[in-house]
Amino acid sequence: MKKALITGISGQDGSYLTELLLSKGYQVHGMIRRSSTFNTGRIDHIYRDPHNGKKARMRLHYGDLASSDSLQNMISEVEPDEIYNLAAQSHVRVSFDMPEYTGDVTGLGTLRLLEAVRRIGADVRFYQASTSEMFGDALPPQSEMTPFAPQSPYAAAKTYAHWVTKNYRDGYGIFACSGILFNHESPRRGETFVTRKITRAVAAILAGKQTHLYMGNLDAKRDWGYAPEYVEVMWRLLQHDEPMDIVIGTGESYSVREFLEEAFGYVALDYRDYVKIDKHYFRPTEVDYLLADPGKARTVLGWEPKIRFHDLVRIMMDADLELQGLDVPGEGKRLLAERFDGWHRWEDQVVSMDK
Ligand code: NAP
Ligand code: F7E
Repeated sequence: MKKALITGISGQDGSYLTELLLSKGYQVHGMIRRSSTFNTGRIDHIYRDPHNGKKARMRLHYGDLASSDSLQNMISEVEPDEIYNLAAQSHVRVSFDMPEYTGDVTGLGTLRLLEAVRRIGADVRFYQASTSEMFGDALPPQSEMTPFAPQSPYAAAKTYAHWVTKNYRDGYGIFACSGILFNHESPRRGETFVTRKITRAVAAILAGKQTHLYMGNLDAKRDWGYAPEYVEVMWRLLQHDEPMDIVIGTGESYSVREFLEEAFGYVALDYRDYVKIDKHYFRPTEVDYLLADPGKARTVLGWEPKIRFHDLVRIMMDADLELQGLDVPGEGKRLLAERFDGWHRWEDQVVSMDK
């Protein structure tokens, strides 16, 4: 049985990756942070009490990317075959408020993990969660050949982590890969990222719990894909013969305004009646236009996205309407049933974080 160690297991991607790896027969070990409240809402439906014996193939360990000893102890104890480094302070706007912390966790945290692997001499394949934010204001479309031009403390920290991953691959022969992933969303997306903020708000407005939605820059364009498909690429990347870096995105880009139109339009509302602008949500420096060139993913990994922008909005809308106990148009649910099988089920999609 292969063993995987996931940092950031309680996040959006960590939860999907866990489901995928469990479906492939892996034993999954996840690092979680000690918190005074539960922070495992996205993985509670997978958790099995280890005292119940063989069925518990997911184990959780306390640790933090800010603490080298916790990382070293965990790797020594678990002896993983694969490490997926998904943990990060991942919010771009927040990184302007907490630049030092973001640099420490999102940047140096990756170095701490790689250094633990090197010191222990672990024979392990390593995945780094790199990001399209590293391209910053580089002209679209962006590919593996596009120079980085980070526009936030988050992007600068991720660029450091990206280069240090390459350095440990080149310098120490570690099988270390970076997936340069463009925005990917789902019903499990954190509530303060723009897509989920919008779909939650539409459902809350319909439920009569909210009257307006306050937003920032509506003109920014993003290449939005569906998270479960992206975690599958993480796994595929580590199964390849050679370690490499790869861009993952849909090759289509839409503005925040278009997302609003699509989400409100799905339930026959006009976003202009509800959305107000609040300067608080603007960033000191913005990334205007991200659009992936996923050519390498197509040719080298045979990867093609099944869910595109319009489908994604419907999936997220159905899930948030269901969480509010409202009637669900159901187009998103139908799309998932049509295009996915096996590990990925609608019932597991709608995970409530409101505990
Ligand atoms: P997410 O939902 O924000 O999850 C982040 C995870 O990191 C959570 O499990 C969080 O734990 C954990 N974490 C935060 N600080 C930590 C620390 N100091 N030590 C240990 N764990 C810590 O992010 P995501 O959307 O799943 O993204 C996964 C990774 O891909 C991140 O590195 C992100 O930067 C990167 N990425 C995301 C996208 C995207 O569009 N989603 C695109 C490109 C790259 P808590 O639950 O305790 O907060
Ligand atoms: O913003 C604009 C905002 O916070 C998208 C992270 O997963 O993807 C994510 O970073 C756009 C930006 O994601 C609001 O200014 C307008 O232009 O959803 P977001 P992000 O910054 O693209 C990348 C790939 C990552 O790696 C990150 O970890 O939407 N926007 N109004 C708003 N954004 C937010 N959050 N809230 C607003 O009210």
